[in-house]
Amino acid sequence: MPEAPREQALWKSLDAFRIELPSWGFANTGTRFGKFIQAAAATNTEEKFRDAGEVHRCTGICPTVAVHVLWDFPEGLQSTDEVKGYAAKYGVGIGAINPNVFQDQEYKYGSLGNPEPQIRRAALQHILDCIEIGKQTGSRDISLWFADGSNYPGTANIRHRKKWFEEGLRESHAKLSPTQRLLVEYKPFEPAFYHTDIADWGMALLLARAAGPRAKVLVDTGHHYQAQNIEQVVTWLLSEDMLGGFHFNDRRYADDDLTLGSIDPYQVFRIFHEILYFEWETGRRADIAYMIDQSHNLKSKIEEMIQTATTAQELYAKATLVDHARLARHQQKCELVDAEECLKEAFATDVRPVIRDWRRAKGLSEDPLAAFRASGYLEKASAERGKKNAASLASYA
Ligand code: AFD
Ligand code: MN
Ligand code: MN
Repeated sequence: MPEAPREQALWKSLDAFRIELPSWGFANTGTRFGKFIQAAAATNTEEKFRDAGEVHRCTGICPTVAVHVLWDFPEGLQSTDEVKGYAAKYGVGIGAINPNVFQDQEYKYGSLGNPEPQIRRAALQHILDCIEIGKQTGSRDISLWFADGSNYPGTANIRHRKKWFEEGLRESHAKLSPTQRLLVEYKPFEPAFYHTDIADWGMALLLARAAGPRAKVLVDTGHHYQAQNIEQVVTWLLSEDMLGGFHFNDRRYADDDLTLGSIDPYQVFRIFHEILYFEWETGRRADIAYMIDQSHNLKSKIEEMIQTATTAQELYAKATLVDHARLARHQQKCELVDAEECLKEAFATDVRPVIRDWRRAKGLSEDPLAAFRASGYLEKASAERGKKNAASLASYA
């Protein structure tokens, strides 16, 4: 542990910062324009957990894996023990449960927002099954994202759909265990291009409030209109005790799911700063789940997960260096340049030497990416999975 108080604070933040991995980020996925197969990509749930375990072994900060029920639990509830076995085998835990009510044919006109009651009931049943799976895996969060919406003006009764969402989320919330949470994610558009039923943080907030006291809002950094001030949304949700978690990625134009910090690292820093400033000012810890929501088509999947996790760690560490007391004084006196300099000074600080010391003290390699590349893991996975991944391309066409 370092001597200087600032570095001690830094060290403590490194001890605390964890970020969850998405199981779907390790399998071959693509865009609607195509899929570029990676020979080493995971081809089943066990390999996803093995790859996630490798990212955690190298970084030390990714102890849990978010799962997508339709893709990771082929037999639904019956797959729970098997998936729990994979998590234990590879040294990680099962994190957020992600229901999937957006890809089955029946959801063509929506899930909880579908005009057909029996389709709404089917979507609700899937969410309730996911809540049960979460109880068996010990997962606190059920992370809900809906593709529901419409593509053309006049084709949907938006008011009715809002009501159906309130009903479905309220019934879901009623089945949570006393420690579970519903995280309601919003997204302005895609795949719906005229209206999305849960399009912004205000709609998600109102629906979460209607659902019940353990429903919170989930902020996906890629789910905002251009130039939207995300850290302002974060600050409002924090002050309402309604911020449940994040899906981190970066974006240039829309929900591009690029690598966190690759386009606008200062924005991620400002988000972390507002959370830490809230904690300093209130003396309360913000109970927020951090997760990576990326599934790269071009970068090597495990490498970009390591890159993403260590970039998030670095930006969080920088944010802990903001002198909150000094900032509060400058804000109070409207000393604008001095207030801004509190942030810029922290953002400009090179925290990598302390992070390297921290890694060494934890028995980790100073350079997780180099450690992964030296391990031969990628070559081994490519040899084992190459044929199966190549064959999957045929089925994708
Ligand atoms: C897509 C959606 C949303 C969701 C994720 C996992 O845009 O971000 O959280 O898939 O289901 O990225
Ligand atoms: Mn997301
Ligand atoms: Mn998304």
